[in-house]
Amino acid sequence: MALYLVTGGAGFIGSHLTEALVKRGDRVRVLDDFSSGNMANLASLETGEHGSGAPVEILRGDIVDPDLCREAAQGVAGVLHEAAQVSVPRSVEDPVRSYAVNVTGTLNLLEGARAAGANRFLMAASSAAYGDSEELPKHEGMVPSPLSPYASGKVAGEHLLRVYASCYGMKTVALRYFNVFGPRQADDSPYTGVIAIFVRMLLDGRTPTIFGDGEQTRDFTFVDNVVEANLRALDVQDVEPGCVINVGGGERISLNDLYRAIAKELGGEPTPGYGPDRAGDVRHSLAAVEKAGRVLGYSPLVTWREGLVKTLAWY
Ligand code: UD2
Repeated sequence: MALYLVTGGAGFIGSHLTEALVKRGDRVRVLDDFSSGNMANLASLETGEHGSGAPVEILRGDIVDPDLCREAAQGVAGVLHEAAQVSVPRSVEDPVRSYAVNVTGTLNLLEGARAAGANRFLMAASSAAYGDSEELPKHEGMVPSPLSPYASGKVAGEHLLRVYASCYGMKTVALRYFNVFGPRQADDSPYTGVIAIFVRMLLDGRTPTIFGDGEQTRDFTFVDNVVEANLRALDVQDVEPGCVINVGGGERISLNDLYRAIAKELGGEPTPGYGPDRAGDVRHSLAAVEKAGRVLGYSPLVTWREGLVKTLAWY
């Protein structure tokens, strides 16, 4: 049994990780500023304030605060860093805040982990690192080509992990998530993932908008696959310094097909609206998952279609 720090642990992905760690017998300290996280996401778990000794301790605050990050990392065996400003368009609107959270916040946590002697550091990196490169599937050997402040901040975070591995011997793994979706993804913000947006709008009888022609593609990855990859990355012995690994479903779907699938599952075929292309968007995205298989023994557990059914069942 070990204590892990999960940043963003009250959020969508972080709460699933917290739940999985508790389920396997570990304890978790959650650091969250509750800007998008929610205690309801941790409702199935026994929680208490920081220092209470509960299986899940809650520490409230912003990772931009270095002292808080230091406090958060004390006594932990490892860090699963999920807290982020996750929206591509929001980063285009406010790059300074995006870098503050995603870059300075990551640095603060690495420093906290270093001071605490925590040797394992996992970070939610992003497939956005690949930008619009023509080559598919996108593999870890490709040179990053970020198109948005969000993407470049995530790549900067990966470099910080690499440096903490090479300078301080920390075992770091940057997991490049590909379009994660599933239960508990916020659906009340225009900045959330497209599946959550489409489902909420269709349930409310509103007409979703597809940005562009809808022929852009994404590798929509069900959250259980992300949990699986993280648990494996936490325990794997041999990681190269600065290890970067894709976490995807290995299948790509166009927005038009995604829309049709959701509408059909919900029992109708309402026509979507179409709007202009969105700034900072990449055209196609598909994960090569061979490295995840080789290094972590990972393969996707749940397809996007199965994941969609599970997600809709949650509503
Ligand atoms: C997602 C993640 C981001 C990053 C990236 C990696 C979210 C919120 N963002 O960005 O963190 O990891 O994946 O590739 O999870 N769209 C519409 N209509 C809408 C909303 C979106 O057509 O109402 C389109 C959008 O233009 C894009 C696609 O859906 O082509 C996916 O958009 P997204 O915001 O869900 O995800 P993305 O790929 O920008």
